[in-house]
Amino acid sequence: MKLVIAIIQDEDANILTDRLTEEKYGVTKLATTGGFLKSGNTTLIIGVAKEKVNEVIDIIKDECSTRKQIVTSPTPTVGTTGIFVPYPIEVTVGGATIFVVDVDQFLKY
Ligand code: 2BA
Repeated sequence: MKLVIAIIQDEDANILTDRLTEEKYGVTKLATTGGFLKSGNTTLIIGVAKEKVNEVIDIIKDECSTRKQIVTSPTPTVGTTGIFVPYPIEVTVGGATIFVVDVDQFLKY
């Protein structure tokens, strides 16, 4: 048994959750926040048989897109003035960030 933990963008969450559910995978959806952008993202946890991990990853790849996002970051202009001018940075947000973790025990009561 494996646990697939997938951090994805909110925009892709419903379609991916629907697809996984249709394909009979158990999914739990968590509302999470990225440490860098400090904006909302979605984390899915999917408990799955070892042989099915690649299939789950393929479904995630199918349904999740990378997107570019512009963020403004404060940066000092001249060292000691204390004046900060925000400047835009472009970041490419996955797709999906996926962790596959071994599960020692899987119990349901
Ligand atoms: P965030 O931390 O909000 O990061 C959003 C995007 O910002 C990242 O996309 C990456 O393109 C950029 N980024 C992150 N940290 C950066 C840094 N120190 N300097 C410059 N750019 C940076 P992704 O890499 O696709 O990550 C999407 C989300 O997946 C992340 O949102 C975070 O919530 C999660 N994540 C990514 N790597 C992780 C890891 N190693 N452990 C736990 N969560 C992770």
